[in-house]
Amino acid sequence: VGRRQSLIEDARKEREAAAAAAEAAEASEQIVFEEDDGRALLSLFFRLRSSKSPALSRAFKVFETFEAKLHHLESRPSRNPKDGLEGLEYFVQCELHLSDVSTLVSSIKRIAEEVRTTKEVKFHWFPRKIAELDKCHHLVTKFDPDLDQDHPGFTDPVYSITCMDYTEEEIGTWREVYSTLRDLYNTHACSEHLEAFRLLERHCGYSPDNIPQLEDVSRFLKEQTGFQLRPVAGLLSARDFLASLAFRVFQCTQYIRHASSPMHSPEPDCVHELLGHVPMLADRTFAQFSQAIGLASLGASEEDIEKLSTMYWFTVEFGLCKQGGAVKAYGAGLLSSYGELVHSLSDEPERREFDPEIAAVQPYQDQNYQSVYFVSESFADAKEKLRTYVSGIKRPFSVRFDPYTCSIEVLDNP
Ligand code: HBI
Ligand code: NLE
Ligand code: FE
Repeated sequence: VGRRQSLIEDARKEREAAAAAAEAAEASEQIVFEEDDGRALLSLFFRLRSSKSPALSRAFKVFETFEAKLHHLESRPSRNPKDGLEGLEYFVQCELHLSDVSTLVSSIKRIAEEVRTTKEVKFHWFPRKIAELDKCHHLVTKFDPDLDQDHPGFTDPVYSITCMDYTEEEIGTWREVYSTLRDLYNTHACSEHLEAFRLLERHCGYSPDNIPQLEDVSRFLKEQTGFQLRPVAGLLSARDFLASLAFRVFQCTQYIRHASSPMHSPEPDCVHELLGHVPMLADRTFAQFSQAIGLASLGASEEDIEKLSTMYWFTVEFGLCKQGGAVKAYGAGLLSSYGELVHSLSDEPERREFDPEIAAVQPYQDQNYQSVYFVSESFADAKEKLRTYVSGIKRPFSVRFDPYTCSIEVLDNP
């Protein structure tokens, strides 16, 4: 009896916890998903008035209608029927489309009483084709009020690359950053960056007096590594941003930092994209490394997205690497910021050997220089370490990029 009593007590606690979680979920902001939005695991508690009424078969009809896969079903006599009528309590766990969850729950509410639910996202929607990247456009920052709100990126629903007309002042900012950084690259940038930079100056209009157009740069990259550029209005959610990398698509801002702070910008701008990211994306191994992070992010849990984006931060944005006995910069956030490029290779910050497990959980801040940097042996080594790390990420499926169709193949894990 003692054991039974404690089981009942456990069930009650569990039920209360589920109810509290359901209330909290309702109170928090609702996420709006697209139609094909992944799968959810739903736990439901409800009470039906009588075991004899057709209520149970109606309830089952609901699960059938939404093609919910029943994982678990339990029933017991109702412990505390408010109205004195006898009934049965049910506990159901099922799997269904995320987008069907709320309709299923409201259907059950019409039949049953005391409906309590908890939902767990089993996997998140992710793009399978390049065209579906149009759905990956969730900006996470407020727009800068100083920026022109008619800026093409803000209002354009079509993500075609617009040719930008930069003002004299903007070209002045570019000139200043470009000339200063270019000199520093010789001593501070990795050889892959230097080599690609020379090509970009020769073939792609890179010069102190010209801000290159995204379309020309995209064409160049496509020939080098298959990477292409897409314009974006600002900072994207990590999930959306990383997903595009899986397709060898890099999302680029087109506006330029304010003339008052040419040497550092906390947010990406075209200086950062064009001087920092683009030369690196022209390197074969680095391109593979970037795509691998993107592939690992598809449908990943919130927790894994957070880890992957932190690792992205300490490699693609702020990574250092060993070269010919010296340490050089390959992170785009360093290569586009005169101040931080000098800082990163000075005596001030701490430098640690790159280990994805550690880099993925290292705290960072994005408003000022980093205090810790991770140093890779080489891109090949970083890629290998990433592969080991990524293989430890749990997903109920695996993905493969098909280069012929530029789409993602999803393979169910047995
Ligand atoms: N969005 N447009 C844009 N550019 C980035 O470089 C960028 C982003 N969103 C998130 C992000 N970078 C990283 O900090 C990681 O979270 C992936
Ligand atoms: N701090 C960088 C720069 O000034 O160019 C941009 C970093 C974007 C993550
Ligand atoms: Fe960046």
